[in-house]
Parts: sequence; C-alpha cells; structure tokens
Amino acid sequence: MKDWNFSKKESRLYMSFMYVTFVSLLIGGLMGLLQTLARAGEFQLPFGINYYTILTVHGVILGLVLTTFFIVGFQFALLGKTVGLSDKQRQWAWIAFWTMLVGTVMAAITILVGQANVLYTFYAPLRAHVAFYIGLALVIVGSWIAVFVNFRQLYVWKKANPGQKSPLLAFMVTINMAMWFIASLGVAASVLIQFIPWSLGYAATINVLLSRTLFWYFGHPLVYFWLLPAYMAWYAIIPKIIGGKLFSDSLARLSFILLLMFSIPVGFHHQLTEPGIDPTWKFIQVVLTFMVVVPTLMTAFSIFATFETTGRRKGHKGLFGWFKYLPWKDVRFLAPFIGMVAFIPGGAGGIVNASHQVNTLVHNTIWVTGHFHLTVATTVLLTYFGIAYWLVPHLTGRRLTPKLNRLGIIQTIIWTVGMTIMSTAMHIQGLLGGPRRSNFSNYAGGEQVDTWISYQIAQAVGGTILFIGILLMIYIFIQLAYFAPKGVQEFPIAEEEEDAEPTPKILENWYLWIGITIALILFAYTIPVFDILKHSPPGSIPFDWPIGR
Ligand code: HAS
Repeated sequence: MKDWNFSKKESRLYMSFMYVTFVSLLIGGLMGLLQTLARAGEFQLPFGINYYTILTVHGVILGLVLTTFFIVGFQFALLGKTVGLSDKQRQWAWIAFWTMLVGTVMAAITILVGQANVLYTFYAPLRAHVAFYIGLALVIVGSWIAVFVNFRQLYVWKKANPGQKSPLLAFMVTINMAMWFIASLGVAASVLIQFIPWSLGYAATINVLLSRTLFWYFGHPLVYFWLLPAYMAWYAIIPKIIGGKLFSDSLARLSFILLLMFSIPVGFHHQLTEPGIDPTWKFIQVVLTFMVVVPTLMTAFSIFATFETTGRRKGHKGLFGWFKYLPWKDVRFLAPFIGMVAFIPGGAGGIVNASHQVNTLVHNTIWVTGHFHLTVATTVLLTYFGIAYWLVPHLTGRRLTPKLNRLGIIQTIIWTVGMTIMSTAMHIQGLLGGPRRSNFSNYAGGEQVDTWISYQIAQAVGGTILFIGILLMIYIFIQLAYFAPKGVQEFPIAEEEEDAEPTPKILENWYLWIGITIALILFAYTIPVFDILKHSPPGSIPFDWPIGR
C-alpha cells in the first residue's frame, strides 16, 4: 500500500474539522456541567437561562456536531493516507466543511437565542424556528458532499489499481459513509417535507408518528455512524500501536458489512412504547437489533485475539501473561482500551433496552441517559481522544511528548472516574423511576422522588469531574496543535500477516451488500410506514417554547 504523506493544504483541511470538534467539546461540556448542577436541585441557572436551552445545546453540539465533524475529518485523513486526495477532491471537501459549519452556526444561534428548545431529537410537536431545521439540513447536505468525495476517492484508486483489494480503512470508511447516506435520507425527508413547511406555517399540522419514525430510521444507524470510526481504530490502528498485526482482514470487512446491513432496519427499538406501530413489526425489528450484536461480538473476539497473539509473539507466556505487557503507559492505547471496557456494561445495557418487555421499565428514564454516556460519551469519545493524541500532532508536524502523554493518561483516568460515578448514578436512578430530559423538580413531594436526590447529587459530582477532564483535554489539544515540539508523529496503520489468507473477493461486492441492506430496510419499514400513513390520528398543531410564543 502506498503511503501518501499529507501536504500542508491537506493537513489544514483535516485540522479544520478537529478545531470544530474541540470547540464543540468545550461548549457542549460546559452545558453538561450546568445541567447536572441544575438537576441536583442545589443550583439555579444564572440570567434566567432555560434548562431546556442548555439541554438542547448539549445534545446537538456533542451528539450531532462534535461527532459529525470528528468523523468526517478523521475519515478524510484515513482516505487521504490510504488512497489519496486530489486537488479537486480537496476543494470539494472544503465545500463540505463550510456547508456543515454554516449549518452548525445557524442551528446553534437559533438554540442560544431560545428559539429551538426542542432537544437533539427535535420531536414534534415541539416546534423550533425554521432556521434550526435549515441549519440541520445544511449539516446533512455538507456531510453528503463529504460522502460523495469519499466514494470518488476510492473509485479513483480502484481505477488506478485494477483487481487489487481496497485498503481496509478505505473500505471501512466507505461502509460508514454508505450507512450514513442511506440513513440520513430519512431525517432529511422529514426535515424538508414535514418540519420546514410546518415551522413556516405552510402546513397547519404535522404527522407526529411519521416524523418520529423517520427520525429513528436515522437515529439508530446514527449511533453506529459514531461507533464505526472507533471500530476502525480498534481493528486497524490499535494493533500497530501495540506492535502487532491485523488479526483478520476478512473478519473486519465482514463485521462492517453486517453492521451496514443490520444497523438501519432497527429504529423501532427506540419506539417500543410508541402507540400506532403494529407490535409484530416492533418484534421483527427487535430481532434484527439482536443481529447487530453479532458483528459487535466478532469485534470483541478480534480485539482480544490481536492482544493475545501479539503478546505471545513477544514471548509472554501463561493464560494471561500477554495481558500484562500491553502498552498501558501509552495513552494512544489506554484511552481506546478504557473505551472498549466501557462497552461491556454499555452494550449490556443496550441489550436490556432492546429486550422488548424490559424496555418498558427503562424507557424515558435516566437509565437511557446512563446507557448512552457509557456508549457514545465513553466508548466512542475516549477512542476519538485516543486518535487525536497521534492525529493532531501528525497534522501539525509536532510530537506527542512524554509529558503530554502523561497528561493524556491523567485525562483518561479523570474521565473514567467521572463517568463511572455519573453513569452508574444515572442507571440506578433510572431503575428507581427517575425521568430523563427533565429539569429538577420535587414532583409535589412524591415519595419516590426522595430516593432520587442522592443519585442526582452523584451525577453533579461526576459531571464536575468530567468537566475538569474536558478542560484538560482542551489544554492537550491546544498543546498538540500549537506548542508541542516540532517532529514526526507516526500515523499508525496495522499491516496484514505475511501468511494471511487472501480476502474473498465477494466482500467487496458493493452491489450485493447494499442490495441486501436496501431489501432489509424495505422489509422492515414498508408495511409499517404504509400503516402509519393510512391510520395516523390527526396531525398536531405546533407547540412553541415558551408556550404561546
Ligand atoms: Fe443504544 C438508546 C439499544 C449500542 C447510543 N442508545 C440509545 C440512545 C443513544 C444510544 C444515544 O433497544 C438514546 C437515544 C435517545 O435519545 O432516545 N444500543 C442498543 C443496543 C446496542 C446499543 C442493543 N447505543 C449503542 C451504541 C451507542 C448507543 C454503540 C452509541 C455509540 N439503545 C438501545 C435501545 C435504546 C437505546 C433499545 C432505546 C431505549 C429507550 O427506551 O429509549 C448494541 O449495539 C450493544 C452491543 C454491544 C455489546 C458489547 C460488546 C463489547 C465490546 C467490547 C470488547 C472489549 C474488549 C476489552 C475487547 C454486546 C465490543 C475487554 C477487556 C477486559 C479487561 C475485559
């Protein structure tokens, strides 16, 4: 595989995505801190700031903006490294960046001036100002431009290298972008056809059930869109950092294909308590949800196998002798590793959520918030941090010094402690019936509420520790971007074993895998959506915040 060294112009492009990522981390993290303090009941938000404004900023900026900018930037860098980026493609990549940024700024201003207190899922019938929806649409359009640039990058490489299998990371990026494109069609349709005309007053009512169904058609693959870049690092970058080789190119590709196929037709597991959807279709989508667990467990197996084979090759003996010799003092390994460990309880919680009847116990409780702080805010985010520790200095021509590495380890520990406290408290309070998405309230002195308060305080303690972790991460980012000593920082990509079995050609048969994906989506959604259109109750008029605006 040819290794393309980045030009200055290219590095600047990829870094621009990183700047937006870390600014988002700071703003979103501050909102998170304020939220946990307000929910503890001990702190009043200053200047009459509305709790739901900061909750919306937190969700949109961290869940949608930080993730999308990091992913698009990181994936551009992966493709730039493995298949190259032409000048024309770079110009289009800039157009993608600016379109996304303009959309982000529009949505952010609308939220900050209190005209879009609709949370990151923007459920109807809560109505936001039209600028919020247009802003979101622009972020999606910008990301689609990135999708097509990425597809083009691989296509051009394929033409220049006929008959060769694509580099693994390029293959993975293409899968993630194919999934993102297919999934975001749903939310784009909902925003353009339902929300914008309704928000402008051209349509008097909105079909709430349809809008939520289209959102979750997008919303579940969205979580895998966040996760797959972490998997890219686990499969193809971590082995290099620990001094090993790729475990199996074929297994990695197969697991990505399965994730593409099974991540989309499962949105109903977010709507299990939603009336108006036939339980048979909910059941079918729950079964498909459990299919997503299969490639995830394949990933766990593959990572363990890489750790073990690498350790044994280095001569470490005994059942777990190889484990001790993993590079615990290298933050590029430690941060993603903690992310992997967090995925064990995070994933187990997901299986609880997806288990149809048990979902009734946890749905709309703060348990769900605990679940996604383990998955996205720990598994995914710590892996992104792990990537940033080498990617940022690689792009700025600097080095991750031993001192910054040590700070990174401290950051990882702070994050782990803060998140363990906060997320455990959320899970327990959820099981005690504590609701999510709600400001502090003593619910008119309800007896059950007394059992929640200590957990709300624990969440504030965890949230404060996490915010310290965010400040430290921002400090490290600034150092890596501007002040660390000049030098060469490796872009680690694992190679295959010399005697690896050839990867079956069928794994690159895009028509086949995308065809099956579309067939599964049509199977899982056609009849229920038809049902929703035919039997929906009357649409809803908008509810504005503050009510009566
Ligand atoms: Fe989830 C709600 C089900 C995974 C994110 N999820 C959410 C929401 C978010 C989210 C943001 O079925 C809230 C949405 C909202 O605002 O309403 N989730 C699942 C299932 C999985 C799952 C079945 N979720 C994720 C991931 C996310 C994420 C990943 C972000 C990145 N989730 C649900 C359901 C709901 C839900 C319902 C709706 C709840 C409701 O009622 O509202 C599965 O994909 C999980 C499979 C994972 C595993 C773990 C495998 C472990 C691995 C680590 C290996 C470790 C190693 C190291 C090798 C089975 C791969 C070991 C080392 C040692 C030393 C031991």
